[in-house]
Amino acid sequence: MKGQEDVLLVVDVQNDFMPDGALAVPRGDEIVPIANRLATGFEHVVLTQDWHPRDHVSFAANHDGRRPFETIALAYGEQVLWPVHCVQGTPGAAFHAQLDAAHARLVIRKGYRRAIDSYSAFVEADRRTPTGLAGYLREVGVKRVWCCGLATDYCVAWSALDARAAGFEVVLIEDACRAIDLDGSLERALRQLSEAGVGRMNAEQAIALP
Ligand code: VGL
Ligand code: ZN
Repeated sequence: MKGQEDVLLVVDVQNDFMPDGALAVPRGDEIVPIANRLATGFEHVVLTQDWHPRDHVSFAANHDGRRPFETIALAYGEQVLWPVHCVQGTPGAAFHAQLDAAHARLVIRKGYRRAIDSYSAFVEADRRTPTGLAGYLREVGVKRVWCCGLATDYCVAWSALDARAAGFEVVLIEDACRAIDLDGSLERALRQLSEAGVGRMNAEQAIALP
């Protein structure tokens, strides 16, 4: 059982990222039992929840003439335009009904500011607004962040990279993630993770480590 120096970060296991959801991640549902099994090996579990207002800047529907998966330039940089997803309080924003992590200590909601997206659980897409997660983890003595969830190439990768940048050891649990893979985004994300020193393991290896 991993104790106070470790945290399992379960990213965005929400209905809208499931195969029949608004922003479907292919085979995203397959990770639910793996995340559940992982969670039994960690005293400390933190969940993230993508949590947008309906008028959010990341939704193609809020930009005249734009379609999902196009990109636009915003003040803070390039933004992919997504289908409307994870609107605050809707069933699509709820956690998958079979996600079983009742002992999770914290749910970090992100992307709730209309004008700023947030793939990362640590720093919003303007790259300057912190969510508070790094401070929380430091204050409770966490040293190692184990990442799983959806989607590998967006919210999981950005969270893992920011966890490294915040000074934590980071491990990506590969079989407990699924990707969107838009224009080579998965390969790019995996390269960045390696360069940043993020480790990779599968769930059984992660559980077997003391
Ligand atoms: C995500 C795109 C938009 C994710 C969230 O959870 O990876 N991707 N919002
Ligand atoms: Zn989102």
